[in-house]
Amino acid sequence: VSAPPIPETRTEALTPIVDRLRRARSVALTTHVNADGDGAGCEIALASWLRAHDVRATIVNPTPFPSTFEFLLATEGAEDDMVADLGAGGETVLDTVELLLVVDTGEIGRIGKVARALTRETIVIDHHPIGEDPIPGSGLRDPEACATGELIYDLLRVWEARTGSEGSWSPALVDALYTAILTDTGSFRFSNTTPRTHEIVADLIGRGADPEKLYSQLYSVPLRRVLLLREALGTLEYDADHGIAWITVPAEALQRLGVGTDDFDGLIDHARGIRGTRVALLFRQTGGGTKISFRATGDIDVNRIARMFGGGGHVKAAGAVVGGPLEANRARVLDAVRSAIGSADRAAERAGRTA
Ligand SMILES: [Mn+2]
Repeated sequence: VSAPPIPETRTEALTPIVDRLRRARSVALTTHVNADGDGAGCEIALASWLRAHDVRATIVNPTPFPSTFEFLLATEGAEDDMVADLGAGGETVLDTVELLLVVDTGEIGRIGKVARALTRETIVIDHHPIGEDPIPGSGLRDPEACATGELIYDLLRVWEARTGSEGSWSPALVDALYTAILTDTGSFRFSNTTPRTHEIVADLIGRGADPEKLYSQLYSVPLRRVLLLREALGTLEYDADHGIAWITVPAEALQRLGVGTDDFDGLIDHARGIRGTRVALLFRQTGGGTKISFRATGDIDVNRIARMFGGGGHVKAAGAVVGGPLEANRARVLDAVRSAIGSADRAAERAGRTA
């Protein structure tokens, strides 16, 4: 398998980052709260690579490392001490490290208590559109990338080109980058999936990633998650006039089923997957208020809607947390979604008339 070429502009942006990392003695890696496969995968890939190239790299996340991706830490090329949680050595790392590298988010509000390390030299590598509260420092923010994992893959290739020698593609690294891209593209089904996505993944398989093994490790689920799904689907509602599907997780179900934050991953896709759905929503009450997840298929920009409620994310996947009771918040959000769909339809109609 031949490795795909790196776009010129990306090589230009990554070269100074590679040169800086090669000079670093210690690097702390972090990502957004509740790390997903892309954030956690990029961290493990980078930690494995940097350590193999004599840079002391440690992962310090604002929230505990997700159990779904812990198998990557047990893969050859990863090490147990790669992760230092806050409250268990993480603060010391942040206070003494030379460089902070933030992946899969570029917003201060998304890195929680890790923001204390922003006094250090900081580099951001991310594929989200730039938000209102950007992390200062240098880096690469490229929304064209299907996942931050794509940018990390490019970074490693640029590193090899700079040194003129092959780098250390450990099993942990290859599996972690495959995981990053697999999860952020919805297993290669979302619109961010490109020919280049498949070219990179082909290269990773050539380097030892095992799709069947990784798929089963990532998508086999604990029983509690299926029980949560059963409860959640019992609350499914659908507005056929607007194409809105929403799920409300009963607050008491959380304790009863013993589910954690990870267990909500993918729940909303059951609403999104209903034919005719333009916006899918998931509502759940947390200590901090009502947590709302937004997903869109087609032309609705849910990032804009989430921002009206103090949140944000991508055009097709966003989130927000709103204080106050769930029922009232749900009514306000549904109103906002209906009105966004209404304006999109009126705009499309006007465009059709003038065409
Ligand atoms: Mn991502």
